[in-house]
Amino acid sequence: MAGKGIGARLLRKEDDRHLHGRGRFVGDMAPSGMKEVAFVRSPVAHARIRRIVKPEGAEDRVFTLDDLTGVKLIRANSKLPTYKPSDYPVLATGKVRFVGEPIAMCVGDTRAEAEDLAQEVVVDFEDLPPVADMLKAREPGAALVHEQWGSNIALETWRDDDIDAVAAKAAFKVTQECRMARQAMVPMEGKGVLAEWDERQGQLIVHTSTQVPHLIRSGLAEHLGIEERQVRVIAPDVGGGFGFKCVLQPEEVAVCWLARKTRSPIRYLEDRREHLTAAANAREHHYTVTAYTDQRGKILAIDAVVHVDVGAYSVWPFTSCLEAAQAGGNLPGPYIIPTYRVHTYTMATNKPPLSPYRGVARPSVCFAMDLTIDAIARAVGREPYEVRLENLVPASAMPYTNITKKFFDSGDYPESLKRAAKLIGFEAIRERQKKPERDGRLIGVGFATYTEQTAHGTSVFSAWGIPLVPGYEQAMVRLMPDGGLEVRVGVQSHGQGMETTLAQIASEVLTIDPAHISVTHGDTGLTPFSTGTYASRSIVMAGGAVSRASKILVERIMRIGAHLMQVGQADVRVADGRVVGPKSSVDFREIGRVWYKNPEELPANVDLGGVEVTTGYRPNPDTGTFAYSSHAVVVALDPDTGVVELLDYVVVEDCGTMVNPMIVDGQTYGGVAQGIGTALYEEVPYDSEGQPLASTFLDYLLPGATDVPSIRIDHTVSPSPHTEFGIKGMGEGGAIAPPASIANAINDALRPLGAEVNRTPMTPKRVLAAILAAKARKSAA
Ligand code: MCN
Ligand code: SMO
Repeated sequence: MAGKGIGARLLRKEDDRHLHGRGRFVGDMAPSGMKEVAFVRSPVAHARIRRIVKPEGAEDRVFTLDDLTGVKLIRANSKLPTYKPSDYPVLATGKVRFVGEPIAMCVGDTRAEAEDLAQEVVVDFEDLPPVADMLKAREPGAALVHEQWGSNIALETWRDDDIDAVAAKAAFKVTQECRMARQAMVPMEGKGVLAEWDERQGQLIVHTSTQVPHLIRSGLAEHLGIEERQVRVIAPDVGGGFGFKCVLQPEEVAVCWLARKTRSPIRYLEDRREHLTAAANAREHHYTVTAYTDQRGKILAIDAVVHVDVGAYSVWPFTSCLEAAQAGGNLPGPYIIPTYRVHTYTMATNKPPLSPYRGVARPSVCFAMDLTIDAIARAVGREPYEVRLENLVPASAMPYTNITKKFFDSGDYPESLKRAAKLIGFEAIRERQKKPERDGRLIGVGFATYTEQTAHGTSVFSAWGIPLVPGYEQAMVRLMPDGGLEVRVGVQSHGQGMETTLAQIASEVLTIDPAHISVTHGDTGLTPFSTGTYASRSIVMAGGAVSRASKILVERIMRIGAHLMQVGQADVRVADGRVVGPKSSVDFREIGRVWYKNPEELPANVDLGGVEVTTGYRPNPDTGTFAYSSHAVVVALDPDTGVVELLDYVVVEDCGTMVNPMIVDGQTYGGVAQGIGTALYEEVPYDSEGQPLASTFLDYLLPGATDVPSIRIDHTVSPSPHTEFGIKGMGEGGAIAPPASIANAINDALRPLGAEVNRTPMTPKRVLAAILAAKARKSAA
């Protein structure tokens, strides 16, 4: 279909229902007889449970772990040798390990009734000292989250290059410390699950707000102790996931157990308070990075220590290893690092389990590495922009295998940075900074460049030791009797727009108008197995599978078409949904009619697979394709209040061939907005007792429309040599660079005052504290 395949800025098909309020989420579903649950949650971070007392007469409406017969503890296994598994009980048993941990499940006709019941449950605790900070968690004598471990270290990884030899000849040694706060993901829709027992199928039908329906099916079957065929998981419309919805939630298991036991529909809808405090925590990394450089700031070696606070338990199936594995492996970023030493400590604390969140560890590593680049620039007395250029992998070195064996498949990183500098008007800003601003504010400009490994496949995930490793991604394409097309995929679009972009890929090959292509996803009963949508893998993997399946289908269609026109197959092609021969053409509608309704007209040697194809795809190599971007930002900072305003934001983005450039831009806007949240606003702070201090949107700040400048996006296009059509993933990228670029801009603005910030969120209070500390240092000197 000319103009509607790959590269078209097609309006998103799914937006029609969403913009008209006709989406269908778990919260919109209420089958008759449905009951709702509320959870009794721990008010303390660390305690032994002495006794749980159910309200009198409500014993059959309140459930503790002892009642959940057959339910297994959630154990996310890893093959990594130093990994310590944590048994994550669906409802707390013996001990509670974080504020918000579910202890008992209460059921009522309405959520309000269930909540009232939950209020009446009495839990008798014996307080234990909590571990609330990941660095203190390593100190001798710290309380233990899991006594049997003997320490709070859940995983330790290291790589030990010989730094000393390099250090001896380095001109500069620069140490940068930084910390990224614990955050919540805050999709518009929180977690929701509705489970019903289907007597006819003997099946649990689970509508759940998830990114990974097939994984959740496996998880539910495993933890409920039933067969996988007895579970059908359907993800209806999902209002954002951002990583939170790619792990099995204990509430999901509990609700399914109850639905199976009572044979009535049971629903759980997470509220905001639960979301912020009990489940959806993310980020929280601490870095100490020491760089050794030559006179010009070229990096000779990096020596880093990384701490990740993963909270009390390891999430299933991605485990608590993912953050540290990504942090250690991705810290070098787009830069050439000849010698690299890194030690990562994954720390258990009395806080909610850490889930993957858009970018996983990469916003933190970009923060650490790009702050280090700027620190190097200050030390050697050069422009950060130039030091960045000095260290980026040049285009002439592509493809490039970096020190941690990341295989950068294509791209021109320096060109990306140069474009960002040009677009932001770098020279002009340096000129502007020479004169004081009329309003007394300080102007700063900052950059960050990152690589985003996307669609990393079997070899990468299996090296990270997780129990469920992605393999071949499959897709089904089916020509309908009327010439339309059905596409079925196991990935799960929850805001990314894949109902549109996967249709565009099928259209590119088959020439059917996307208006006549429907994409079915997120239903284990209807779609091929898939590990789902995460790691910006879907368009490369599922898109690749749709492309391969469509290519097989188009051959079969052409064969039937050629037969109908009585010409050779070599003499036909497809265009606009027709098989076109030398003198005539046949509509795909005719092909559909003949296959389904008039098989007597088919050629004798027709492929009995018919006009329906399921096939698999995996790029080779499957180590992931590397998208990359440079971000540049201008800030104005009020030195009296510490308030930072973003004046301008530029993104130069490269995800290879774009399927739908408008959607790529949309993904970038959304990602950058979230990155701005990480940089300036968002934090779930914990006090020393492990109490969350932000439990509503009054104290958990999100960027609003007026806090996000109108982001200017530019693209370079470096197709991947290893994927269908040269497509790279990009769904996480926007969120990776803003903390680093904004911190660098703030520090650029603060330079005349001798102040620096190095932890997120960079709130007015923190910026002001940095200014006051610098003033105190000056007056002391
Ligand atoms: N795309 C494209 N051309 C490319 C690359 C991507 O047109 N070269 C389009 C794709 O067709 C798709 C979208 O951009 O419509 C994102 O594609 P991809 O990079 O493959 O990412 P996934 O579809 O696998 O989505 C996962 C990714 C992740 S890991 C997080 S986290 C995240 C993100 O997507 N969560 C999101 N973006 C999100 N967007 C929304 N609205 N909601 C979320 O929860
Ligand atoms: S955090 Mo995205 O779901 O990989």
